[in-house]
Amino acid sequence: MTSAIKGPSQSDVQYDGSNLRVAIVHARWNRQVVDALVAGAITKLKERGVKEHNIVTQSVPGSFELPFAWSRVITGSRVQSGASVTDLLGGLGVSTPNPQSRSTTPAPGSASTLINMPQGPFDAVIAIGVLIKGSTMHFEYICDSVSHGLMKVQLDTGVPVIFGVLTALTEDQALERAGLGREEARSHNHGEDWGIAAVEMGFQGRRWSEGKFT
Ligand code: DLZ
Repeated sequence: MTSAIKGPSQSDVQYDGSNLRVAIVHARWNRQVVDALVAGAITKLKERGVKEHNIVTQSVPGSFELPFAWSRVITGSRVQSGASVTDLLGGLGVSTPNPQSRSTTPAPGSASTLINMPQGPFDAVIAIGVLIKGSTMHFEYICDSVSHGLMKVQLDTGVPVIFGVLTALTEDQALERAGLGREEARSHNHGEDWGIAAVEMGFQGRRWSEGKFT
């Protein structure tokens, strides 16, 4: 039996993610598969040193929405990094709370959440979606526009985008690629590869933009 030649080969270097900030934007269609892929990506990001508070996860209804969300998340992280907490709070029309009066878990988007929010532009974004072919042409149109949209965002913003969109012809194909395949079809979770790729591209992207090539 010949050994498999497909799939990513490991880099000689293990890149350090400890100074990186990474966003994951995922679709909610085909949620079981999406959740496994997101979990795989997060596991590898953490293994490579990305700190939990530097991993930001956002969701959108379906894969078609990924390029727009991605573009806004990247722009937003730049605005965030250039703004002080007071700017952010002022922009939202809220006043700074007295820290002593802070109660338990802050509501998302509340003033105290913003104060605790890590800031800085994202070094990489992973877009995760699962498209499964149906009986109409919907699949083809979405696959085409999402892949072109994501490439455009990547080149327009200069922030590496990891293409975590599965375009499967069957449910089984999707499950297998998320490590959820049935018995002998159980395979590798591609989300893990995307986590590793995000660290490499985030790390290298920063170095390349500083003119460092060794
Ligand atoms: C409409 C649709 C269909 C048919 N299939 C999928 C799919 O397999 N995976 C996915 O992520 N999203 C799907 N969607 C939803 C679209 O991506 C989009 O959310 C809607 O058309 C609204 O713009």
